[in-house]
Amino acid sequence: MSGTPEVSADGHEPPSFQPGQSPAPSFHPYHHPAAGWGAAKSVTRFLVREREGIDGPRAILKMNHENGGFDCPGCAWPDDRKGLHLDICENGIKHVAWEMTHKRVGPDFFAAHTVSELSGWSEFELENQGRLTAPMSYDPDTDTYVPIAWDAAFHLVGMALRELANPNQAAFYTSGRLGNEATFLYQLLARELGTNNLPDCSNMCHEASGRALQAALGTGKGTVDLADWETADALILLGVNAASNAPRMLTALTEAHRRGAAIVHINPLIEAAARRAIIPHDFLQMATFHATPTSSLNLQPRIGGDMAVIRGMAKAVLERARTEQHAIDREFIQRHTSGFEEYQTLCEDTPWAEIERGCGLSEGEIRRAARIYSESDRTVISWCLGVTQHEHGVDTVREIVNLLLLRGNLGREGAGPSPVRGHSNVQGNRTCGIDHHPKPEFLDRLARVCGIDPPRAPGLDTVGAIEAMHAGKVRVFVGMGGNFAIAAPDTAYTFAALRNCDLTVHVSTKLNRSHLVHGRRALILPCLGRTERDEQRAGLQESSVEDSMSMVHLSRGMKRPASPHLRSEPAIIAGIARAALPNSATPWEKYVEDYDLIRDTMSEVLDGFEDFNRRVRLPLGFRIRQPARELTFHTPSGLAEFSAAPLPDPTVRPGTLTLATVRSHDQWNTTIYSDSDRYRGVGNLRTLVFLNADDMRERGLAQFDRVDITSFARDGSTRRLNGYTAIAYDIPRGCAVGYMPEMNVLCAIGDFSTQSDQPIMKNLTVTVERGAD
Ligand SMILES: Nc1nc2c(c(=O)[nH]1)N[C@H]1C(S)=C(S)[C@@H](COP(=O)(O)OP(=O)(O)OC[C@H]3O[C@@H](n4cnc5c(=O)[nH]c(N)nc54)[C@H](O)[C@@H]3O)O[C@H]1N2
Ligand SMILES: Nc1nc2c(c(=O)[nH]1)N[C@H]1C(S)=C(S)[C@@H](COP(=O)(O)OP(=O)(O)OC[C@H]3O[C@@H](n4cnc5c(=O)[nH]c(N)nc54)[C@H](O)[C@@H]3O)O[C@H]1N2
Ligand SMILES: [Mo]
Repeated sequence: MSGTPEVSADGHEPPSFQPGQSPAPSFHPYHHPAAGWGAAKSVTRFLVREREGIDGPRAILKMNHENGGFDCPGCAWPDDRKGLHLDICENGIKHVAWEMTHKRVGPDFFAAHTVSELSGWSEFELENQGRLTAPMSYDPDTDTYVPIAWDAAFHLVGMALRELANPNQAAFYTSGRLGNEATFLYQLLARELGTNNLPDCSNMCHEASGRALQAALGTGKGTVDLADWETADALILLGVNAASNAPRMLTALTEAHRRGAAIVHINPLIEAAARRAIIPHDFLQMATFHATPTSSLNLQPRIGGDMAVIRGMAKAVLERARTEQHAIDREFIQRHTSGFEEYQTLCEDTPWAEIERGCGLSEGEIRRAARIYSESDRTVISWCLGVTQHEHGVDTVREIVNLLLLRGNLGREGAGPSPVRGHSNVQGNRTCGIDHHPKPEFLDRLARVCGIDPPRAPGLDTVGAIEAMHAGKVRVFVGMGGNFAIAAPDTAYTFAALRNCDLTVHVSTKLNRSHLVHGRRALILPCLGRTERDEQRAGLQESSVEDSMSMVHLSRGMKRPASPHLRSEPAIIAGIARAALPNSATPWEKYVEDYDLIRDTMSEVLDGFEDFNRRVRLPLGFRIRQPARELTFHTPSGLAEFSAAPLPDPTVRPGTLTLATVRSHDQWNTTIYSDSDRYRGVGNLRTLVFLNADDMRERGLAQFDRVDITSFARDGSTRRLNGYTAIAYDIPRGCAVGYMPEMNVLCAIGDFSTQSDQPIMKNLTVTVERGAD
């Protein structure tokens, strides 16, 4: 038996992340520019703590190089493609250093600590032990992980998969870091076995964007590239904390400001990127402390109010079009779109009062944003989780597309929709087949080229897989990277689901919670990180990745692997495949010897990957064809489609607040680097909730008061977090913000969007009350 999780749904108080040294929490609003010296200082402190004095900086200079470097394993923001060789950021550096640490978690460590004991450790402590070095298997008699040979581990997984009554009793999760070649093999393994159960982190992230863009434009991706960001007259950003989560966007924002482009931020919080920044690699700016503004207008709607804001902007643009011929692009609308009249009528019929009520902004504020949009010839609209993790995520992204279509902001330079993807290869995962609901054309090609008979029925996504594990319908869970146990919603429910499995398998670089919340049998399979040399029979191998803007390029690790026992992700997948499918005609072993052979197969299966091996070796890689960019729309009408959805009802249950769960500056999803959140002015505190000062006053709360948070699910159930700290913050009334993954305790498993099936992690209904001191 593994021990009780320290994260429980009721009465849980997460521990301090660095026990033994618990400095007093602090809060001082941040007034400095984003990036610059603050970032440099933070990086230095981090590298010193991680003892990465020499290797860190040396590796970092290799990152994002056009030839021979490795792709930053951090976010999916594209690399600077104009020969700038130092396109790096504070968080990318931390991310790389975290992977390259000298610390190791080997068999001795596991022998010395039972799983029950480790269950009491914090996320920080677990990951901070260093890199995993050898395959480990759970031994229930001693409640420890013990070493297991690779072949025995593969045999164990293979047998468990072969013993299943049907292949849909297995689920194969992907976290968005997996390279394209491994991704292709992984989905092939699942489909050759006979299941489309391929949940991925995208189900919690940009599923809404994919579905909306597919419906509106016939492509699941954004249409813009970095050159468009560099030529836009206006950039409109919704629901992204760029300075922390896509810091290299700061370069694009500062450059935009310098050339006179307008920048509008729509976010309940005024985040650091919405003020001013020092470009991370602009040494003159750093030396002179000179910062560039990165915002022309900040709008702070209520949480979940974005669709109303965009509707208001469209309404104002359409009003203007009554008297100004060119306020909308009539020719574009006529030639390339369908559904305009209905949308126009809908905008005209939506009263300003409803729009104001829907977002909490005034008509005047929305008109200011609309004026900026109307006066810009080329506009890029970009968004991230603040838009997607909502019930109306799909409708909202479609509303964004509607607004772009009105002025023909599509298929030309400097214009278009630009979702900011999360993990460095989350977009590539989907492109290469991680999709629980694959298109028939893709399956047809897979069947023809790979000689398999893939299942046609849709599989399970993240929430579906958790429910199926809970119900005993999925018995084997394989996690290819990530930290499923705490990244997923409803921590207690997800823990119970994982524990209900016959076998849980995690392919990981570092120890994390998901290894401790395991099935009856459990394996930890340690893999190479992206920074490490991947030697196979045919020599040093490279893997490809796709960034947020559809650029595919090679990534080559250069560090000596953390342990000689590590295997590459393709090798681990092939090992499992051979054990699970002994008679498979797929050349698994050959694929692993030489990834060029995987790419040859991929080039035949995947649209846009023709001549993959040659094109991926071009100095900058290649861009996947984007039909919508060429104004070719694979939609039912063959045109870009306007949508005409009603605005969400903004009514909230009396006495409740709407809570959004977000990342701090010093974390990578479930990986916590420190308890501080520099740009929001927070020191040494993660168990906090940001509230409007009036909402605090109304509840009789003072700064730093202890509070308990209760969430109310749609099915009437409640979940609770005790011992949080209230912080008065510049946030609209009725809104609350706190950190993931701790707050996943509050997200009910059933509360996912009916439009995207995404958990509504930015839209929880909660009460916040004074807690016991
Ligand atoms: N350093 C670092 N980089 C990362 C990550 C990380 O954890 N650390 N994670 C990666 C991943 S997987 C992803 S998906 C991305 C996530 O990148 P973000 O989407 O920036 O992630 P969050 O921290 O969840 O922040 C969401 C933002 O939305 C705002 N917001 C909340 N509710 C609303 C709303 O209703 N409307 C609007 N307009 N805004 C709202 C919040 O104030 C916050 O600024 O970042 C990636 N990059
Ligand atoms: N409440 C709430 N919950 C959320 C969100 C939210 O905004 N609010 N955001 C959601 C989003 S957008 C996402 S993407 C998910 C993130 O969910 P995941 O992707 O599942 O989680 P990560 O924290 O990114 O995973 C970290 C782990 O990945 C492993 N790892 C690191 N590098 C590698 C590698 O190269 N290979 C392999 N195999 N493993 C590696 C390490 O063991 C590390 O512990 O969380 C989601 N959960
Ligand atoms: Mo994500």
